Amino acid sequence: MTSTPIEETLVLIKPDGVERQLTGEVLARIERKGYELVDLRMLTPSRELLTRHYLEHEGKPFFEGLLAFMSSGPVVAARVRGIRVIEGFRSLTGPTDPTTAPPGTIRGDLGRAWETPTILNIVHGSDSPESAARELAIWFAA
Ligand code: RTP
Ligand code: MG
Repeated sequence: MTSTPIEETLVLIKPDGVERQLTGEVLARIERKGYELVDLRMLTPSRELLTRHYLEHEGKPFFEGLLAFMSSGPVVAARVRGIRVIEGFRSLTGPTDPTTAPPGTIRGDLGRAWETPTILNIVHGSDSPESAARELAIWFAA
C-alpha cells in the first residue's frame, strides 16, 4: 500500500513577478490547485542568502546575473503544503524558459520575453524533497 505523501515546498515569486503585480495571480493558482499556504514573507534577499539558495549554480555563466536579478527587489517567499506538491508545483510552473513554456503553466501564460542574459521567469519551486527542506530552512529560518 502506498502512503499519501503530504509535502512542503518553497515557492518564490521573483522580483519580476512582484514588480509586474503577479503575486495574487500566482498565489491564486496555488490555492485553486488545493495547496495550502502555510507561511508567507516578503523580503529583498541579500547576496549571502541567494548564494546559499543557489549553491548548485555557483560558477555557472549565469550565476552573477542571477544573483543581481534576484536581489534587485522584493521577493515573496511561500511555504506551500500539499499532496505531491513538490512535483505538482513544478508542473504548474512549466519549464525554465517562459518563451517556450506551454500555455496553462505560470511561465507559459504570464512570462514574457526578456532582453537580459538572465532568464526572467516569475517563480521558483523546489525541485526535490531534499531541496525543499534545505531551501525552506534558508528562507524561513526560525
Ligand atoms: P528555479 O530553480 O528558479 O525554480 O528554476 P529552474 O529550476 O527552472 O531553473 P534552474 O536551472 O534551477 O536555474 C535557476 C534560475 O536561473 C536562471 N537561469 N538563467 N541565462 C541562463 O541560461 C539561465 N539559466 C538559468 C533562471 O531564472 C532560472 O529559473
Ligand atoms: Mg532550479
